[in-house]
Amino acid sequence: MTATEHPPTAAGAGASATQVFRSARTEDHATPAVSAERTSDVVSAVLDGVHAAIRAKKVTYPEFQAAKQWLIEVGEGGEWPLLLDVFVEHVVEEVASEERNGTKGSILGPYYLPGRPKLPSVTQLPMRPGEKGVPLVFTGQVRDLDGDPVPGAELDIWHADDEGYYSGFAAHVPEGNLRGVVVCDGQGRFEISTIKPAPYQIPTDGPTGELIEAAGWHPWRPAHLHLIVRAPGYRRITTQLYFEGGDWLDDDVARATKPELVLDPQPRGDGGLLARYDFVLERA
Ligand code: MBD
Ligand code: FE
Repeated sequence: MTATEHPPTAAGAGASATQVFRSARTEDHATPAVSAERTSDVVSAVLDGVHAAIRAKKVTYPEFQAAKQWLIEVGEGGEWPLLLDVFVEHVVEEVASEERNGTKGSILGPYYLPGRPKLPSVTQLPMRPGEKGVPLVFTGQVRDLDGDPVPGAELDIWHADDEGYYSGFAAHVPEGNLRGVVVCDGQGRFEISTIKPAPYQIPTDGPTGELIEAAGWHPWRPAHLHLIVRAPGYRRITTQLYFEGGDWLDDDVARATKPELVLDPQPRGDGGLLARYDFVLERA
């Protein structure tokens, strides 16, 4: 587990995730036009589930009022993106991935920031001088379902630092830290120098953290790299890569790990790690 100099605080992180969600939804996560029929169908099913839980668990008035109070705090704390991405998004992704081939997807999460600078195929992610953490070289190739290289592929990559903080969502981390859009070479290849991220702890002082604590759950996600891989003429894939043997790999609070998405970095001999992963895109 990480010894954090800056304990995770909900203030800031949650509020900025809400702001980012409002201002910068990505194509895949835009608000669709939904018919009355579909709205009624889905919302009725959700309400049926809530009603069934109340009956099965004999939920009391004090519990109902406590839930109301807590939901108000989720909104006030700006934690709807965090809460929904941690507890719900993995099932949306599971359903979406039923009709997909190629590299497995995973959840986007609340901390994507679009519009990061483009970087060449062999590159280092923007980082502070002396950025803490084990140096990691992440290399591989983007190919299509036939195994042919995909030219012009881009890897939009973002990850937490060695203490589990994301730039843009933690005041002490400089803007753009450990984020970038890597433009692969003509053969779809890339080689990215970065550091190995730490596991991520959901802020314990906000409503999501309070729920986790109250329920006796744990607030951890395994260490991960976030990626959106895209290329003209191909369907983009939003995914995450994890680290073999890492803490919480088999017990992710967000249930977003898949066995196909685990890196097995090897020592490079200079104290750093080398991880290889090839992505497979399907045609649009
Ligand atoms: C994260 O870093 C994350 O990836 C998800 C899905 C939820 C909360 C924090
Ligand atoms: Fe994350």
